[in-house]
Amino acid sequence: MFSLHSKDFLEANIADFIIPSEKVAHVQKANTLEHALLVLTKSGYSSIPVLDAQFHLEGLISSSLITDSILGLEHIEFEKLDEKKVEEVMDVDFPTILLRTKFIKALQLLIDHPFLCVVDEDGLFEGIMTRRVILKQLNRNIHNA
Ligand code: 4BW
Ligand code: 4BW
Repeated sequence: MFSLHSKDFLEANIADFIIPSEKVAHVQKANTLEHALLVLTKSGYSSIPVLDAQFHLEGLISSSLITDSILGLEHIEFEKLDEKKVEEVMDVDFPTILLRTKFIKALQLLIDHPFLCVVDEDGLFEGIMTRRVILKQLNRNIHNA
């Protein structure tokens, strides 16, 4: 992997820290909200990436976005889960990083975002960088310093 000095940690490569796309729970933008809620519930994650059929990153979907979108004035309108598509509800305003993004820049973004999506130059989804992986490595780094 990489060495244990903090300078090296800050100059680390994004590639060393990513959870690859095949291990990341995701949904497709044309899926119904019901399907997305099932994936979120069964995976246990609160927010996951939304992809298109070609694996381009399109957005993020969370249980709270879904619940909010089916809230009526009087009650929760559960029938909407089957009617609405993920693309109508997903968040599209979030930062992404490239494998060549500076590690220190990713670290700053992780202050406000629990995970960062990694894409290639064509917007194809490559994986995520999570707070957990970074904190784990930082913890190891501190103990070995
Ligand atoms: O299933 C889990 N396994 C493990 N080992 N840890 C989990 C799991 N679910 C949650 N956690 C822990 C992690 O420490 O709770 C944290 C918050 O989870 P979240 O946000 O609110 O669902 C987890 O922190 P993290 O690993 O730094 O992950 C940050 C966020 O990244 C998660 C989730 O939104 C997303 N994420 C992480 N791994 C993912 C994923 N999304 C899809 N697929 C994955 N494999
Ligand atoms: O309203 C928000 N404002 C900001 N600036 N960031 C938010 C907000 N809501 C969520 N976030 C971000 C934060 O990075 O998503 C992360 C996960 O949120 P969570 O878990 O799944 O609701 C947030 O990461 P965090 O600030 O490190 O907080 C981790 C967890 O601690 C949150 C929530 O369970 C709890 N928490 C934090 N601040 C809280 C709180 N619970 C109640 N009230 C608060 N003020």
